[in-house]
Amino acid sequence: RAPEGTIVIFVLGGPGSGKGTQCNKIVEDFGFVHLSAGDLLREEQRNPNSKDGDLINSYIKDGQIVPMEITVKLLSKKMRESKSNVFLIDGFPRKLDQAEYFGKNVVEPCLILFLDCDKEVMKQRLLKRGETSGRIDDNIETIEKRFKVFKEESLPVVEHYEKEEKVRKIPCNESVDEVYLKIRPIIEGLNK
Ligand code: UP5
Ligand code: MG
Repeated sequence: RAPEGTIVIFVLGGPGSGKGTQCNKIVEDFGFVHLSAGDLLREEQRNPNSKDGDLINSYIKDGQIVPMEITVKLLSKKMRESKSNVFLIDGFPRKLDQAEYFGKNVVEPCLILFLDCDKEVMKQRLLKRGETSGRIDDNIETIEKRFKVFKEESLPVVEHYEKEEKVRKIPCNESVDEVYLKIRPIIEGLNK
């Protein structure tokens, strides 16, 4: 388990809702350590010494959820190596069993920021990003699969934490700065 005093905030939301973008803004203002599960998986996929590269590639390309052992291992390693004890974890957990596993074996989150965005808005953002991102999942076919997986497998995670009253839902159709104006006070209020 993570050491006593470790604080974790999960930043969840559909593909293209703005998780990475908003986490970067939180880091600028508050200096937490941002861990994007998707970024860690992509980094591992590019690592020629990793035995999981091909497997990760095939799951991401198909918009499916990578087996959690791999993701939790990458997240835990980064947390151990970090000198900080406050973490923003973006895009994880994506499935109920992942939430339960992480809570039991690493740490329970204190807060869930749920970025709530219309599907059409997310789709346009991802297609636009796909023009330059080089991400193998930023194409219309995989984007549709990611939406389906999000709705069927990941939304129940948010509902689970709603029962624990840990979720702050942020409407995210507006501009980056407008969305952040709604997030900032929530983070500021954490220690009060
Ligand atoms: N943008 C952002 N906010 C905007 C705004 N308010 N107005 C206008 N434009 C805005 O933003 C997406 C794009 O929109 C960017 O171009 C941005 O400039 C613009 P971003 O901040 O990147 O959104 P984000 O929610 O982070 O979108 P992302 O595509 O990263 O979300 P996904 O959840 O789809 O991707 P992730 O990297 O988390 O996962 C990818 C895949 O990895 C998954 O499909 C899955 O196969 C695998 N995965 C796992 O298996 N397990 C995990 O735990 C994590 C990932
Ligand atoms: Mg992201």
